[in-house]
This record gives sequence, structure tokens and C-alpha cells, in this order.
Amino acid sequence: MRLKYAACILFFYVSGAGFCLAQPVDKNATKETRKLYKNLNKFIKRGIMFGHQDDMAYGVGWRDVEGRSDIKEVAGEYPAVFGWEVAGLEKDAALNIDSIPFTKMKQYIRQVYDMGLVNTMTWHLDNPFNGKSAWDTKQVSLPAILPGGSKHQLYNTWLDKLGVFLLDLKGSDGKPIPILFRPYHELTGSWFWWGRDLCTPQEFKQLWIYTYNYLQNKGIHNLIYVYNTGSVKTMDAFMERYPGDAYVDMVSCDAYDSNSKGPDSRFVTETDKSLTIVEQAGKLHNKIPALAETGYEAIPYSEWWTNVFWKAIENHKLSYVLVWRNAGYQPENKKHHYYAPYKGSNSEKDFLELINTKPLLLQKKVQKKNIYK
Ligand code: BMA
Repeated sequence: MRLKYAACILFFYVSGAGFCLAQPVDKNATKETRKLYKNLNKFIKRGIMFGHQDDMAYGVGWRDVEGRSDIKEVAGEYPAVFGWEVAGLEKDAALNIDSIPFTKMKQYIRQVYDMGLVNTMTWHLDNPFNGKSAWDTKQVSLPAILPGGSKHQLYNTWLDKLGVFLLDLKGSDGKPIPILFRPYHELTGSWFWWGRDLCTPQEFKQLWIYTYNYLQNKGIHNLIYVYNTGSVKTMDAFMERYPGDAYVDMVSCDAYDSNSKGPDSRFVTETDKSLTIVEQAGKLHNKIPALAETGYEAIPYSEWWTNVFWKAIENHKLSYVLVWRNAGYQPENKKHHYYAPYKGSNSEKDFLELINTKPLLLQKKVQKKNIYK
């Protein structure tokens, strides 16, 4: 016991980091999951991994083309982190909410793992109280999906379906693929049925803990659990619904820009503030910090990357940042919906300047580190 304590102090001293326990909360986490967790911890000193949602699946003006990636076409390499969304699994849909076939998604996830890169996952699961979408906030009563509630069995069947998908994620080496799993994201907002105005902190925590235990009992041990809020102004707001140190591996927030034209924007100030809180929470609770979703839809300001994005994150030690999906033009909303640069887009040059001069890690730097070994 004493030795362990001494080793811990030594680690703290040598690493200079605020993190001591380099183990995921799941005591039965697979070897690769444990390695990934340890390496995420280590990497924070080297730089911030750069991620992109659905990167291999589609980009602006293309879909499902082997080897394509908007980031790769601009940067000459893939991002380091790939985000995936599994809404639709709960109702046995063949395609996810953004039209990616689940069979295809499994292949992408495998490809990412085989390349030695990182996968992360969200779940905009339907509203279980009325069968509408995750954004439908009517008829919500969280206790109904908890034990004893009228929708409890239904919720269990949804978790079973998620479980089947997760258990089927295997690399070419046959090992379960580690996933940074970020359920019930943006929990401080009230636009999803699990949001702040839709349930009490106690109910939210119960939901998280129930879900965690259920997946554990299903034998799912390839998850690193990511707690995620929207922008926050205080530590109290960030921690209000935190389910406890035993159920969380990483702490994160999401922050989107909507009107910046230069470095003095509200986005920079607010995101910098949120990240200070996320980082402090990480230090206090021994959890790894990240900016789990960010971006500026259609990037209307061509120097956004160096003048806004970088200014918002430059003072922070984060594991990763991830920009949202490149869906392209959406006729139904009559708008361009993309967050990463693509070949020929207006912020391409500035993005290159960013990744060539700042400590951001894309495919090549992360690959060299053998994060699963
Ligand atoms: C949102 C938008 C939607 C999408 C959803 C889930 O932010 O990009 O178009 O369906 O995420 O990925």
C-alpha cells in the first residue's frame, strides 16, 4: 500500500501532470483500452489530438469513397480522432441518423483502430417516452426508464442493441476496439430529452450509473467514459450532474462558434473559460480533459483556425479536440453544414498554417506512438 502511494507521488512528480491514476474506471477494461487510456494521459504533454466527425464516411460533395477524407485531402494525412454517431441502433435501423450504414461504420471503426488511431462515439438515441427524436423534449419523465419505471424494459432493450454493436467491434487482431464513449452529451443544455431542464441532477446521475452498470454486466469492457457538457461559466454548473469519479474517465465540453470575425470574439472568451473549468475538474478528479465537439458551421471566416479556434484552446492542455461533420449542402435546411476544411474551401490555407505551426497531432504523430501497445 505504501509502495503504491510512493509510486504515485513519484509519478506525479516526474510527469508534472495533475493525473495520477492511469487506469480507466472499468476495472475489467481490456488490455488495449487500458493502454489507450494510459497513452491519452501521456499524450497531453505532447499536444492536442485533432479529430473530425464521420471523417472517412463522407465529406463535402462525396460519400462512401474508399480512402477519401476531407482532412486528408487538405492536410496530407487523416485526423487522429474519428467521431461516430450511433442513433438508430435502438430501433434496428440499417443506417444511422446521418445515413451511414452501421455495417459500414463498423468497418471504418476497424480501419481507424488498425491504423493505430482513436474512435469516439455519441448516441442521439430517440426519446424513449414518445418514440420521437433525441431533440424531442416532450413527455419526458426520466424515472420511467429507470428500474421500476414503465419504459424500463424498453430502455434495457435499447442498451442491449447498443451492447451487441459494441461487442462486435473487433480489430484485425481480433481484439475489442476501444471507444471513447460519450453518452448523454451536452447535458447542461436543454435541447435533448436528457437535458438540464428535463430531469433533476439526481435522476441524471442515476441514468448514467444505471447505464454504466448495465453495459458492465453485458461484458462490455472496451469503453472509456466521457462526461460532456455545453459551454459552462462555473465549476458548479459543470459538476452539477457529474455521476461520480467511479463512472467517468474523461471530462469534456462542446463549444460552437456562430459569429466570430476575429480573435476578440465571444467564442474565444467563453470557450477559454469553459476549458479552464474542464481542465481544473480534470486535475481535481484525475480525469482526462477534452474539447469533444467544436467548429464554426461553413467556416465563414477564412482565418478562423489560427485567429479564433487556436486562441480559444491555446492555453489548455487537452487530450483532443474534434470538429463536427462535413455534411455539405443540406437542401432541407437550405444551408451548408460542414466544420472541417475541404480541398478548395476558403479556410484551407489557414488550417494548414494551424497544423504546421501548433502542437496539434494528426494521424502521423499519433501512429508513431503505438497507442494500443
Ligand atoms: C447535429 C447535426 C445533425 C446530425 C446530428 C447527429 O449536430 O449535424 O445534422 O444529424 O448532429 O450527428
